[in-house]
Amino acid sequence: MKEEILSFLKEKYDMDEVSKIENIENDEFFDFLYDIVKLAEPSRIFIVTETSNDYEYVRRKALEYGEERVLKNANHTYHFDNYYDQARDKENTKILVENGPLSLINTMERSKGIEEVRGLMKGIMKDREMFVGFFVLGTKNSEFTIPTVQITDSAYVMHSELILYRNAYEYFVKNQNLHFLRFVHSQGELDERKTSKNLEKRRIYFDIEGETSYSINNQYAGNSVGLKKNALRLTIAKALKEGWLSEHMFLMGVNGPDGRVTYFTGAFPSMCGKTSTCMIPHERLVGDDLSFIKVKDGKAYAVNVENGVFGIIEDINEKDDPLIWKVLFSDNEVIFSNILVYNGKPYWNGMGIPIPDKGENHSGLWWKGKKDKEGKEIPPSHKNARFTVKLERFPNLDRWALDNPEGVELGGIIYGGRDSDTWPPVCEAFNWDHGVINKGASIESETTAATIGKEGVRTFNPMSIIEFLSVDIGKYLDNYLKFKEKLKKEPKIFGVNYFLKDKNGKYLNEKTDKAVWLKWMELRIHGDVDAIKTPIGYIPKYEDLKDLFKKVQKKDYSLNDYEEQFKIRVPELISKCDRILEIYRKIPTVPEKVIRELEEEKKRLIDAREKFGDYISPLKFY
Ligand code: SPV
Ligand code: MN
Repeated sequence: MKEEILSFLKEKYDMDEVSKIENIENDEFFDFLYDIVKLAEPSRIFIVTETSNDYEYVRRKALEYGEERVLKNANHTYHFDNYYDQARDKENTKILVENGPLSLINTMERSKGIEEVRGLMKGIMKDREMFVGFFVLGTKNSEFTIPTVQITDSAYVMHSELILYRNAYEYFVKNQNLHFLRFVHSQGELDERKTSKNLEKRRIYFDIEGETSYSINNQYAGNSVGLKKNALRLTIAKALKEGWLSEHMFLMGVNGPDGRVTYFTGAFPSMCGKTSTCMIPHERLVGDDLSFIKVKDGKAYAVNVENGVFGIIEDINEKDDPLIWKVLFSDNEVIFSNILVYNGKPYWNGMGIPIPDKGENHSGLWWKGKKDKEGKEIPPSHKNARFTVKLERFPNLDRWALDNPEGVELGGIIYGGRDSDTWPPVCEAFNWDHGVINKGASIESETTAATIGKEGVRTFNPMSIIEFLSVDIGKYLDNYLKFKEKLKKEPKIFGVNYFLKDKNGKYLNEKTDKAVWLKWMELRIHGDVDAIKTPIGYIPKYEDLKDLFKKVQKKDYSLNDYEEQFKIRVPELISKCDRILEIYRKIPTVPEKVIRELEEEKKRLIDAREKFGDYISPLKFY
């Protein structure tokens, strides 16, 4: 087969390019490539190897094709997505299934979905260049390695992947017949601004069975960059089959006393403090978005799936985010997307310096007060504007942890939401099951700008993974609960909430307080501080926080603040249990255990209310 496909390709395309795959022995790869070439009919093919020449070629093409443009700093480029293609597209993202729909997930019958999307893909790359890239998810040469192949006609998408992922061309050459995940993307026809034009034909479909994602007529990286959220759908299904965890989680090290480092993963819905937590300058960044977790010798180990950051740029300013600021304003290679450009410089909302009142942004030429078709005023940059940069640029990167094929031993898992009136700032679960169910599986968050739709609505987002879930949620939770059986030492599980407000709607915490909660969690994992048992888990003692606030923040932490922040808000917590129970009770595959844990928590809250009333000071539990 290989020989026939090679000769077909050589006849139609550049011999030099085709010869780059001659030394790959992989029938699956050749079948896949041939299939997509025949379907999409690109006029040129470029194979991305690991040479710097190829890297430069892709970057140059992104500029030549107008998908990116250069800023004053020649290492900085910017890209615009269509005004209506600024976030993940829930409606047109579908999991293709063979055995009926799945609760809470947008699904479609598999053969119908494949037929529809492939129908739309016929000849979609005519007159265009097709880029073929080889990558791995996770570290190379390890138990975590997952080989992948990305095919796209967008140089911007391939450029982003070269920044964000581990190039694995040589790995494919060295290892015969690697089984791999497949990602196909086409931006479709472009308008005069080089943004995807046929948004009504935007489709992001996942053939879980065939381990293939099809993404067409879009450019926003959350839809287009295969290895990011598209891979997540495929790896969640793979992890379920194989009994490990593929999660929407950062990975970071927290520095404890005497040089001790404790690693945490953390799941937060977008814009809930995930990035700012893992990038706290005095701690150790490993990854900001995706983690694989597996068990070895009874302990949990984690790796960062990625090698770069596709981060939200809004509100990044020199004072609050000195490290990111430096990364963005030095000579590092950066792709800015959907920011405001004026005079060759990038600007965004909340950057802490005056922003010009005109320029170019995701809406085209922009001026202050400009309105869109719906009559909505267009801000200088989109709320979901982003930067794409390699992790190695961050001075607080834990390089050893990022590159370690074994992964790092996981001390704790953090689940966070955006709750104005329910969870305290930090709370430790009683044990694995309690944490998985009453923290992770109970995350609620107000919606944000990362998904198209209304903002500020409280939504249920278990493990912050709801939008990426590709398997039955009951089975997904069961896999989590069973994961414990392989563990001799369980990571501790915590729930955090940075968005608690008082009666007047004022935030009860400073943005920087999270640094203290992290240190407390680190100490808890090693049993270095006591905690107070409440109906929802263990919370910190005032003395310990006072101490930590002094050490970490040089701040006096008042007893009053403590009582207000860690007050157990019984009515809100009971309503939350009811909301979550209502959802899970309706799904027959949800394990019994889930319902039981939630009911038990509710019972503990009712008992506490009888004893102490609706709003209980933490001091009552001392
Ligand atoms: C998120 O919104 O969780 C992101 C960005 O990490 S996206 O690629 O859109 O998923
Ligand atoms: Mn994410």
